[in-house]
Amino acid sequence: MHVRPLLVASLVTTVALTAAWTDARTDAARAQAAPLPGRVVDLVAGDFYFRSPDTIPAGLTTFRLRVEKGGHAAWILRIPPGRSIRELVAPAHAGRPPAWARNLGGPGFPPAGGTVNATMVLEPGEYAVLCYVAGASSKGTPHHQLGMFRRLVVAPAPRTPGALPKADVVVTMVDHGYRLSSPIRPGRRVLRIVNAGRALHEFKLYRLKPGRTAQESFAWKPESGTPQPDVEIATIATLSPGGEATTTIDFAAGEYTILCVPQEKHGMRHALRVAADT
Ligand SMILES: [Cu+2]
Repeated sequence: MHVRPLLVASLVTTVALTAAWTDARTDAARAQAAPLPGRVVDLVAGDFYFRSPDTIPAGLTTFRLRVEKGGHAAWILRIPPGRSIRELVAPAHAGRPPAWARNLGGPGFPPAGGTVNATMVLEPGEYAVLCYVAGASSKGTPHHQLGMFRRLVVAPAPRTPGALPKADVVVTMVDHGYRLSSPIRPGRRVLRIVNAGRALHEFKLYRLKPGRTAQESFAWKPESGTPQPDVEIATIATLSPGGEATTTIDFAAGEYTILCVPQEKHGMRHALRVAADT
């Protein structure tokens, strides 16, 4: 009887693996069902438009971005009194937010079929949602000049709720690198992204495909025609010096890379392992 013990052993293994897999799936589903901080405001982007509400109440707000087509990010800018969104999208300010508008960052480049989010406390006032991305699909023209901008009024609220959620991990962006306050563990994690440098910096997170390396992720270019070694997870749109943003990400165990496209020439990239809980 050689068969039976083997069969039993393989059955036990299968049951154990299935149980672990089901737990992981249940955890992921629970994490995704858990609410994001504050009031959730959905933004939808495509080539080349945004759909967003005209008015939202002040307070703790999570902007959640979904992209229907193309690669886009939603910068949230505060427009000071005496300025207008027309000035903001004038050709003089094509490439980056002007110094007079407060750049709060924002969510960008969600994974295929998914969303990406950024949480902030909004005071009453006038804001804009803009996309500064410029690439091959727009022949180098910043997307806001093709219509990707929306005015957003933040109205006074009777009770202005909220403080930012406590961060599990603070990611400090310096000239030119990333420093993490602690390792990232699997599960839903709140990250505070802080620009402590003197340049514009971006947080762009990828998960490596199995068997691929961080070096391959750093070196890959879309125009190479080779399969992408990683998948897009989340981006926080370029933050000005002193700026910070908060984002909630569901992490699976695995290998990740972080990139800053504007400062890639200075080697601003980081390899990251999210170790499975033991
Ligand atoms: Cu865009």
